[in-house]
Amino acid sequence: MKKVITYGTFDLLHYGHVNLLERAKKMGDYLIVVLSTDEFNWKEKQKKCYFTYEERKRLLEAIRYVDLVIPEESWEQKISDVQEYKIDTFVIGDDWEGKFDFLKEYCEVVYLPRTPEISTTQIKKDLKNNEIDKKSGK
Ligand code: C2G
Repeated sequence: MKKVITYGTFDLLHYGHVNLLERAKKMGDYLIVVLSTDEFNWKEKQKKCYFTYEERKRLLEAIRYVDLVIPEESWEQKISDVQEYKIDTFVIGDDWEGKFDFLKEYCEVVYLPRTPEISTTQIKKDLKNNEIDKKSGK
């Protein structure tokens, strides 16, 4: 069984996230999502999430491509995660291109093109500016 792992915050889950998870799953048979905890997000990424860890976990677990969701609590846990879960492939969006090449010693490392035009930050901005219908054009 080929095991794939990916990491992220996945706040305000959107189709860019789903595109990533779909492609990641297609690289193997089992996909583990390591989900940033609220503390990790705030301390390490200065991200304040709209949904709590439990709510974000619940949403991810409802996605057909996702087999297991575990917490991301530190930048340093990736090597032990890959070893503990016997991971074959690490996948993440290319906004992280090169940042996790140290994992190549332990597994395949793949950076996938991000889905353009969509991001959690953009969603928050649009809603704040009352751009309710994204496709309404500006
Ligand atoms: N993503 C994407 N296309 C988008 C938005 C996000 O492909 N339009 C991908 C990102 O590249 C990432 C995943 O979806 O692979 C989750 O995105 P974030 O929640 O923004 O993850 P991030 O905060 O980058 O956390 O240790 C690694 C970090 O936890 C990654």
